Amino acid sequence: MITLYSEQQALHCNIQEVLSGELVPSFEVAGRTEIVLKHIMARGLGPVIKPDHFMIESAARVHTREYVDFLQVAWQQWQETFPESTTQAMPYCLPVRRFRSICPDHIEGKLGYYSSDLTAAIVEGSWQAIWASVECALAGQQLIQNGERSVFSLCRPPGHHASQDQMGGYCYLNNAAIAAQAYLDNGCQRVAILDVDYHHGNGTQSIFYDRADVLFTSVHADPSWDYPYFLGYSEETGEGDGKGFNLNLPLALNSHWSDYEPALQKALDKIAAYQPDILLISLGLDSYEEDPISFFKLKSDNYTTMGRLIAELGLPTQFIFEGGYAVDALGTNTANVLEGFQQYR
Ligand code: OKP
Ligand code: ZN
Repeated sequence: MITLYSEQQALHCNIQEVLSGELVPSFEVAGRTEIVLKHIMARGLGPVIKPDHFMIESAARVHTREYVDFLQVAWQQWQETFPESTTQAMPYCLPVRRFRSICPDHIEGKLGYYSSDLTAAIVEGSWQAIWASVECALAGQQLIQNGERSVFSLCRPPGHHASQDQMGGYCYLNNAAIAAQAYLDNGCQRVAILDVDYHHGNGTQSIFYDRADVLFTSVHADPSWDYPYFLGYSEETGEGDGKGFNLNLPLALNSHWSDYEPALQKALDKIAAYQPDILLISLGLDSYEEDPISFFKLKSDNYTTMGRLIAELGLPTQFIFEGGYAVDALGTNTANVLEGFQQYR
């Protein structure tokens, strides 16, 4: 299986986030994808390729043009406004219920307008990394549409919490959604997305919520008890043309593989019935028992089984990297999914 990876993705670094009232180093670090890359090469899973360049237009198919343009200039505007700030651009004031959703002129107002939370700060190299991450997704999509049966887009920063015009949850542009749209724009009729990240893919769901050409399925922590809190409940089944094309399978905190597997199988059955041309996996590994910010109890071996169950669908499959913060085990667990998938094929 070919892996798509770009070193540019490491330029998004030294980010801090609020944890229990303190500013601490973000859990989403460049070392995450570096250790995954190391394990992929050590296990001989296949070639690693740097993606070609892609045009901004493909991102603007699922995001607003204004939002994509803003991301490119946010750091520069921040520096012009706060020349003494050497750390990161982040909002503190968000548009909420009963207030107006208007885009202000001041950079801190704009950051708030384009954010769903305070965990997606921007530094000097962020845009280069964000775009390189999208390019890993689009290069993978091209390989699949040129006949490859499976690819792994080792994207960073992740994407599944990014909506049409909001960043949040360490995400800026939605790599999986951009790839899904690119498949459709290049002749596919139906794309299925399976999101196995511990956190609900609220951005991806909201982008495709009223559409039947993208099926979104997700197994994740009950949003009543963990991030992203405001979306991801089982009663969200889609709207308009998209009614019936959204499947949320929330699980209680502390769920083990014995709870996880039946939910995963439900998602896989739904996907099989949909008969998609392509399967996209939002591959988060934060369901692991030792993840520092998550509360499921999956073990390293379970990821091999997960890969096999996905392979049993027999579909052209693109894996897109999302979360996973137990850095020491992240290489092993990611490679286990890919190897479990490949061994079955
Ligand atoms: C991104 B992805 C830590 C709070 C962290 C943000 C989680 C973002 C997860 N106490 N909240 O889905 O892995
Ligand atoms: Zn996650």
